[in-house]
Amino acid sequence: YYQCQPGSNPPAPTTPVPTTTAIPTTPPPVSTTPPGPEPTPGACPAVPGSITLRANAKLPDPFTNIAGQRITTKAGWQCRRQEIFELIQRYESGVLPPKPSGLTATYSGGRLSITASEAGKSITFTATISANTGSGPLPALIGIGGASIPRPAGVAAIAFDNNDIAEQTNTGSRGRGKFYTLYGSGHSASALTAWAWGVGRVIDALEITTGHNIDTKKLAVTGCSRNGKGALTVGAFEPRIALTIPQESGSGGAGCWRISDAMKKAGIDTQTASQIITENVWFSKNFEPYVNRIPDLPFDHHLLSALIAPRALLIIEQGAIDWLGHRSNLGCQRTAKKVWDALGVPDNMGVSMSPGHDHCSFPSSQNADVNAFFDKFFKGLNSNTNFVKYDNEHGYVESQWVDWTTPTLT
Ligand code: MCU
Repeated sequence: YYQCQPGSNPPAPTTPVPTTTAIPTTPPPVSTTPPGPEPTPGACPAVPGSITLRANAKLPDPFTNIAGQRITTKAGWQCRRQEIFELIQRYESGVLPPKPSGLTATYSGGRLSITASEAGKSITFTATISANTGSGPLPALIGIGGASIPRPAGVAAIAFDNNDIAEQTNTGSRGRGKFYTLYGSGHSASALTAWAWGVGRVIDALEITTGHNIDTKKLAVTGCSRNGKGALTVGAFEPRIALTIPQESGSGGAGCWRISDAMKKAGIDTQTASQIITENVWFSKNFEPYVNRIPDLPFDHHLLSALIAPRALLIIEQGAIDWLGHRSNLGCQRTAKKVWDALGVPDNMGVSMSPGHDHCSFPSSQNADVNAFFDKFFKGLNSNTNFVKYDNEHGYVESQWVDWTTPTLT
């Protein structure tokens, strides 16, 4: 498989690829009322400390909780969301710590400096802000390790140095980076979780400083490949992110572990859970006992994406690199979209899969899809954001993966 090194992007595909076609998803429900507010603490049943895992070869039903109850209301979804978040932390990503007890920040000349402290330990890290002049406050695009999607005019850039917070060189990076200086090298959080924590602190810092000209209600996050896995996790774990745009995140991001395993079994060289833990520290040590028994997991990545609902999510993928898991990405995210449908906000989730190109080199054929999301969510303009666009089916057959129906939550 290919490595993510400068100059070693996979070659462009030689076989001709079909033209991208827009396939309409289920017709949008009439109401676009967003779901109700977050439940008050204690209003949701606690997730039992020990649960019985039941093997499920299909993508687990978003609308049935682990107690076996079917979700019928938007308030019920908020509790189910909390449950899924807890399960993902427990079995895959490790624990996301809350805001630390000490947090101070300064902003000057494009540099946001943050000091976080807890239990007598303290770290300082920075985020770099640019394109933040002009009449504001402005929306901003946070780039996990930088951004490689086009940033529309009037949108500022925030560069988040994720490797400084949690390293990702190889499996030897476990417990390394400033997050682990603060919380200890044995903390369960994966690198992706540590980055989500770090972005949370960047937002805390924006909230308590002035002069940066950023509207903290209009924050988007992106990143490509490994950093796309990060962007998806940041959006899923941090509710102050309004728009999440992971780019070519592949297996471990937009892909579902179950579908990636099936692809591999069918002879396609796709990254799987059992491989990914041998490459890097994107997932918690807690995940390791499950990588060879994926059907036992009470979630898959359609439910990681679903943590973002009803907030906006645009999945950017491509169809020509087997390793990324095209079938898995398409099937997984098309399934995730059903949660936005159920909540009555189908416009808030889109999937854009282009034909092949160099990894992380954004093709102009997807410009309009990115612009549509910024237009609708940050510029108050009308645009179509309710789409699943893809080059071809990549062998995805929904009946093999989905054995539940999508309710209209009331
Ligand atoms: C698609 O993201 C990763 C992939 O999971 C790794 O196996 C590979 O080594 O690197 C990809 C990447 O981050 O490319 C920049």
